This record gives sequence, C-alpha cells and structure tokens, in this order.
Amino acid sequence: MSARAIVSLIMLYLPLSCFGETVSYDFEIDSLQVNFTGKTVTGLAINGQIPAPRIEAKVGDVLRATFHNKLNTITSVHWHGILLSEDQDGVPYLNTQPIPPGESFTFEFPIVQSGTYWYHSHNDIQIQRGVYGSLVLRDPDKPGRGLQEETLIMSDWTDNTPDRVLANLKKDDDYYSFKKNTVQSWDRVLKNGPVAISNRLNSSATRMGPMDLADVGYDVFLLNGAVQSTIPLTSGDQDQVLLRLINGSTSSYFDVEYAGGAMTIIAADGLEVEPILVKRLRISTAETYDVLVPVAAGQSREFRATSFDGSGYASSFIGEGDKVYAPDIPEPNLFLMSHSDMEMEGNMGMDMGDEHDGNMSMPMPRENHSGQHQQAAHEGHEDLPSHTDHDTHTEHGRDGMGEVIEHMTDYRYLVSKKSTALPPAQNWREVELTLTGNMERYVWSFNGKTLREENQILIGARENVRFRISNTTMMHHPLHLHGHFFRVVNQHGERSPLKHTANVPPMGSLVIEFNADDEKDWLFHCHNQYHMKTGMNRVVSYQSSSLFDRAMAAAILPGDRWYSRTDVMASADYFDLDYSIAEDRNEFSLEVDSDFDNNHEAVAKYSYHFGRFMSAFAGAEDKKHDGESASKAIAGIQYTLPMLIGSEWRVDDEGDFRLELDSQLQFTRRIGFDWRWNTDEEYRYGLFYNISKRWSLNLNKDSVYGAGVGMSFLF
Ligand SMILES: [Cu+2]
Repeated sequence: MSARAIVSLIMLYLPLSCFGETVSYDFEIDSLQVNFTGKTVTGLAINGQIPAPRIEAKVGDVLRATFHNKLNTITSVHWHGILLSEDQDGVPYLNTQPIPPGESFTFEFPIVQSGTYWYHSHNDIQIQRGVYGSLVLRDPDKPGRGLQEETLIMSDWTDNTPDRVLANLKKDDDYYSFKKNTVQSWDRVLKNGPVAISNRLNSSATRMGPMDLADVGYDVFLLNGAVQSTIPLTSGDQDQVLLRLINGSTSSYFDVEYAGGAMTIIAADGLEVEPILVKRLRISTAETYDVLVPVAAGQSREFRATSFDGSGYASSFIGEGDKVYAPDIPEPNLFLMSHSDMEMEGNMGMDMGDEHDGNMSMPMPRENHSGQHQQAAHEGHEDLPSHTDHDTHTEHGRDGMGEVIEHMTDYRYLVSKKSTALPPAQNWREVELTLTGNMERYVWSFNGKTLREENQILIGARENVRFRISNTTMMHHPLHLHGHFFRVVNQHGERSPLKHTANVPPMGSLVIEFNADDEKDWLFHCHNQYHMKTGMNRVVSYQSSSLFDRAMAAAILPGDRWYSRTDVMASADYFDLDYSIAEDRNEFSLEVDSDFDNNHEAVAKYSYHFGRFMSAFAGAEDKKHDGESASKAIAGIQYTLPMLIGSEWRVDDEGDFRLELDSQLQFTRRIGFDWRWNTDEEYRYGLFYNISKRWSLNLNKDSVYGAGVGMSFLF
C-alpha cells in the first residue's frame, strides 16, 4: 500500500479508532544567549532549548504542534523524513506559509510511520543557530526491545552568524581553510611525496582547485547541544543501549565510533535494515541511524562523533564509572587523495545501462578499488558484502551477523528488511541530474542551474521515478527529497534500502528511485544549508496537481542576493583597490590603482558568468601614464586555462587587442606568490604573507609603480 493510501486510510478511520490520540505540543521559537565557545552570542531556541525538545508520538496518533514565533524574522518548521500532506511540510512559500514575527502556526497530521526522525527550521539557515530537534515515532504493533533508548543529535556550531559565514565563503573559496589549517600549500604537497605532487599537478591541469572536505570552519561540534556529556545507565544489568543517531548539522558529516566495540545498525533514516556490525560509521548531514551499543556496569564508554574533515569532535559517555575512550580518528590526508580516488569511493557502480523494467534485481557490475569490475551478488542479503581493499575493510564478527565493517562510508551494506521493489505495472520516468558548483564563486546547482533559473522536475502520479545523479564537484552533497522515501539502488536488488537523505560523494554517482504516490509539490535539495542557500534545489512537481509558480522559486531562494568583496593594498608608493559585487551570474567590478601623482588606472566592468570557467565583460578604462591620459571602452572574455591560470582576452574601442594572464602559487600556509602579465608589456608580481585571512604583507614589483612593500586587507 502506498504511503498516501495509508495516510488517507488512517484519516478515514481515525475518529473511530480507539488507539489513536492527539499528541499536542506547544512551542516558542525565540532567541537565546548561548556560550559554546567561551564567548556569549545569540542563538535561536525552541522553548529555550538547543537542541529543541524531543517530540514523541506513535503510529495512529495525530501530532499537533503549535509554534509561536517570538523572533523578529519569519520562521518555519519542516518535518524531516515524515510522510504527511504537502501543506504540512513546512517549506515556506512552497508548502506552508512562513510564520511571521509575533504569529503562530499549528501543524496537524496523522502519524503513519515509526522510527527516528527530526524537525528543523527551513528558513535562513536557522538550523545553524539552533532550531532543530529530534522526533521519535513508535509503532504500538511492534514490541520494543525493552532497552534503554537515547537520542543523540549531532550539530556544528560557529559563533559567526550563517549570513556572515556565507559572505565569507563568497569572498574567498578557501576562506576557512586558513582557520582550519588545511591550506593546501606546496610545502605540504612536497612533504607528502610524489603521489601528492602528481595529484596536485593532475588536478591543476584539469582546472580543479585543491580540495577540502568541508567548506566551513566550525568552532565546536555538539552532541545534544554539548561538546561532552554523560548518559547514565538506567539499570545495572543491561548489556545494550539503543542509540538513535541524528545528524542535525548544518553542513557537517560525522564519523562516529564507540569505545565499547562495534555498533549494530538496525535502522537507517527511520526504517529497519538487516542488522550489520560496524566499527566506524559515516553519517551524512540530515541522515539518521539506530544503533545498538554494548554497555557495561561501572564503565563510561565514549561515543564520539568526529567531523569527517578532522576538525573536531563531540563525545557522549554512555554509563558512569571508568572512562573508556574511543580511538582518535586520523585526519584525512587530502594530499594523497586524488580526484579519481574520490571517484572510486563515490561510485556505487550502479552502471545499469538503459534497461529499466522495474525489476531491480538485475546483476550490476561493481567496481572495486583497483578499478576492475566484479560481479556483485544480486539476489540480496544472504551474500553480505565482500572484502574490498578500501577503507571499508571487514573482519569476521559475532552473533552470526557476518562481518564487522571497519568503516562504512556508503550504502552498499544496507539491506532493507522488506522488499522495496516499486509497483511493476507503473511506467518509469528517468531524470538525469548532474550536481554542479562553482567553489570559487560559491554557487551550487543542479545541471549548472540554480533554482532561480530552473525550478521544477516534473513527474506524473503513479509513476516509478528514477533519478540518476552524478556529482561533478569536489564536495559531498547530502540530497534530501521531501515527503517520500526513495530506494538507494545498491547490489541488494529488491532489498535496496529506503532513505529520505543520501550522500553523493565528490565525483561519485548514485541512483535513487521512488514511487510517485503523492500529489502537488515537494522540495528536493542538498541538505548542506550553504549549498541549498546558494542554489542547489529543485521542486519535484506532480504535473496534474502542481500549484507551483515561478514566483515561489524567487521567494524560496531570494535571487537577487548580492555579495561584495573588497581588497585594498596600500604601499609607500601606490595603492590598489579591487571591489566587486556579484550574484549568481552578474558581477560589477571596479579596479583602481594610483601613485597619487602622475599615474593612475581605473577599470569598471560588468561581467556575466556562463559557468565555472568563462565569463564575458564590457566596461571602460581610464588611464594616465606620465601625464598622458586616455579613456576607452573595453570588452572581452575571461577564461580559466589549465593549471588554473586566469586569462583575459579584450579589445578596446580602437580595435587594440590585449591578452592578460594571471595566477597564484601558495608556497606555505602563509606565504605565496602572485603574478600578472599582459601583451602591452605591463606586469606585476609579488610575494605575500598572510598574517590572517584578512590581513597580509606584500612585496611587489610593478611595471609602472616600481617596487614596494605594502599591506593589504580583504573585507
Ligand atoms: Cu551540497
């Protein structure tokens, strides 16, 4: 039976049923002074709590939750992973009107599923400030395990406001790598030897910048709102505790590990899976897992969630007594990770050809680490995953559960408890999606277009929909579909797991499929809130019932958001000012330099960005050299060449052509070299020393202004 049919059925019988009751919650969303780092700043909280209070209900109940908005800005609440009617989904403008300041809204919907979920604001990255909480749904027909249950919700925290974080990312793509000390300078490349050198040269040749796993440098990571906490055992004679794990972060992935031995995964994204034993588990943003962990009286065993870029962790100790620590997770070595390694890790090998008859138990080739194809078992769960020489090594485990997975980073081990095959009689619809982005300008998109430029993915009711997704970027993207579960197609055929959020790793691919058994409009987006905010969204619309219009896209993603960048350099002999203000495609810039005397040069330009590598511009130049002035109109294109060399090809109104090249080399975390040269024989080159991300010292030689020492500031 489809989810929607279940919803209607329950709605029909609910008034008569004796088990169903209305579970009511009353919440205030307000600001709260918080101190996670030693500094007091303003966060956002529900009923004064970060994370927000836990909500519990059971199948058959009606959940009624009222939110009073005490903020001076709008807010909204989304029920992540919950099957409900579209007008309760909480995406402002698309599904539910935002809650204006001073007003309230009551959500009311029947509970038709059980498991571990969460709820959060769907506005202005309010998750980052604290508006997220857990949602635990139980099924009265399924006996519990009688275990102590604890919910652990992971998050990332920065004292900066999300607006500030985004403005920083817009100023400089590696803004936070300086803070995180992950600047990928050449001294470190050389230190890592020939493989690192070849990786760097290969990636520059293909115009890929140095990679980093996470965009944002966080101040702390939290579990249930604390860097460290202890959860006492409720009784002395239990040997297991059920942990409901929720990644409620804004943009972080966590590798989680438990000090007391392997964890047994029993559910993913709220739904039961065949139990598997795992030592280290990667949880993408917005995913949930239920795991069983062994406990012992008198021991305080650490559950540790480490941000997967190695920049920090949060711990919760289960039980009281002698401390047992989880191992340190080694920091990933980005220098030894090539783009093609990423691809291997990323590809779940769903190279299915063009057949799609709805029978997903076809044999599928699986690529192992050495790049050879191997035939994966396709009949399902009896055949647990085989050894790979990747970081998912396995060893023989206990309890007849097969092997212990050393590090689970993708979905190949997940096997649904039940068949997840889609209705065989339905037609199939195929949608190709490329995950695209421009790290340099910090714009993220599907198929090269943000939500503002391309809004909808149209589907039909009672279709089986397959998204073939490939990631062309160097970042991980946790994709989330509202209001539906999708199958993440793996080698387990009809037992491929159902999820509501799934990661697509850098250069990797993923195939997801779902039964289009609903109506109207649902958001599909990257759950990294900074990627979402800069464009990586689509509205999945049921053709016959869609209420979507283009004005909504503009409301969901305020398009005309402009970000500025100013770089000022002053030395004893001259100064140089670079200013630009840009949105997704359009940019205005001004460059002025002068020695306050005989020479100056000013260029004002409008540029249109076609994609990552090319833009076109038109503008004017005013120049005075040794007393001789000239003004002219200019136009041309800018294009990024291999080895990440910038090129500008321009003509002026007298028909004169000029080519200018420029580039930069980072020697160490602080020291670098930049140069530019053009066919008019003008040049400038110099060394810079970064005192901080904003301040640097410069030693420059310029063809007009001569040599000098200066200071520059980025803001
Ligand atoms: Cu993303």
